[in-house]
Amino acid sequence: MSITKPNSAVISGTGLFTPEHVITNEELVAAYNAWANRYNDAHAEKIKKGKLKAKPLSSAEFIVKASGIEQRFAYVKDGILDIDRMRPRIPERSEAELSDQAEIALHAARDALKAANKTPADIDAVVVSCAYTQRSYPAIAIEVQNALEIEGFAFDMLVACSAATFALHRAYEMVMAGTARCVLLINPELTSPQVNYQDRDSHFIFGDVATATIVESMDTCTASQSYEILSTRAETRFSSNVRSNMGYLSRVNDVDPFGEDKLFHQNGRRVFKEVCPMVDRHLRGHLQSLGLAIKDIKRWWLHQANINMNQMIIQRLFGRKASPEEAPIILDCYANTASAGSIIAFHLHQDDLAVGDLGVISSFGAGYSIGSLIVRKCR
Ligand code: CO8
Repeated sequence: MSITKPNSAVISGTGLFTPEHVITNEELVAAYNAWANRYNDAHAEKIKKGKLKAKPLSSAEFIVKASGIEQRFAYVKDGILDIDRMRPRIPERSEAELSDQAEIALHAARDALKAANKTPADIDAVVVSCAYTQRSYPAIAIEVQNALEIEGFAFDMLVACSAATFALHRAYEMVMAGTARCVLLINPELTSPQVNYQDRDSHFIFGDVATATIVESMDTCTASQSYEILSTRAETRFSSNVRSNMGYLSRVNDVDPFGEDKLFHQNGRRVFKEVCPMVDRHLRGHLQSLGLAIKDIKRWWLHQANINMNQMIIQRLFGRKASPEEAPIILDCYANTASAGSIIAFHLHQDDLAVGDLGVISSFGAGYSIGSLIVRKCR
């Protein structure tokens, strides 16, 4: 492979796979409340004596007010609303079959390849980047590479909510360094298996989805729409306020591998308070490094964890509310999809931009991790 170093790297296509199953807040709350009522009835005596805490009830109104989420998509709905189970029923596949995550990754990848006017033969590297992979090895990315018959190399990376932006940074660097001409990034966010549907505070937060992005040299781009990556910035700070202890040591720790702490859990209030100012500082600093002002940015494709968080960040940046055109929201329909949120927003809300318009793609969440890219529409 002979590669000449390009002057610019572009995002030349994105793809989106939306699972067919929808779970509304009402359905989710009805199942949770039925489970909680049954628990409280079964433990009434102990709860009365103060030996056990009653399970509090959830409400659809609270969910919309506190998060902006109205529904979420599920890769497998079966089992989630069953109060004897409260988790999706996803049958194990044999080693000869395509894994679940590779399957949803492939749907998004094919969509992105089409948008970028590329075939698998054009791709030099595949990166699967998300909050969880369903196994450690072989990498899901290599399975996807194999399924698409792509030459070159592939690897998985995990950065929770910033997995998509951090992978875009790596793709940008590969293309600019000349180590790959064209990179396929995929974010198969299969979140539902890690949601504690018996936890009132977090049962509503997540949805399943897969997104994909093609990053390539500007010289090779033939897509009808593309965005030059002008700059990337990443920042991390350790915090256990968003955490899952699921891991390969559970077996030797001799603990319940399915315990509550092995699922997603958070101190949502603390996250909100600590992350919003970090994002504000991060984005201002990033724009300043290019001599840009807030008003120069036409569109903000922000991470989609919580409507109030996005509104708070926008208020800090703009000193006012943003219109849906300035900072589109997709979490009402998709919920929090870990790293995929800003990419869904970018995928669905970009056609109206004009050549030369500037935009920011940004993620923020567990780690803590914050990632951003400043892009300019070039086609
Ligand atoms: N129904 C009714 N009432 C409720 C419910 C409910 N479902 N849940 C909580 N309440 C109650 C609380 O008990 C509380 O009652 P009281 O005042 O009597 O104590 C009251 O409502 C208010 O509760 P909160 O203070 O918790 O409510 P908030 O307004 O803070 O909203 C949120 C809660 C929505 C969690 C909010 O704090 C938030 O979104 N914070 C930001 C969190 C965030 O962005 N986290 C990042 C998570 S994503 C991430 O990092 C990726 C991880 C990897 C992916 C994982 C995939 C599974």
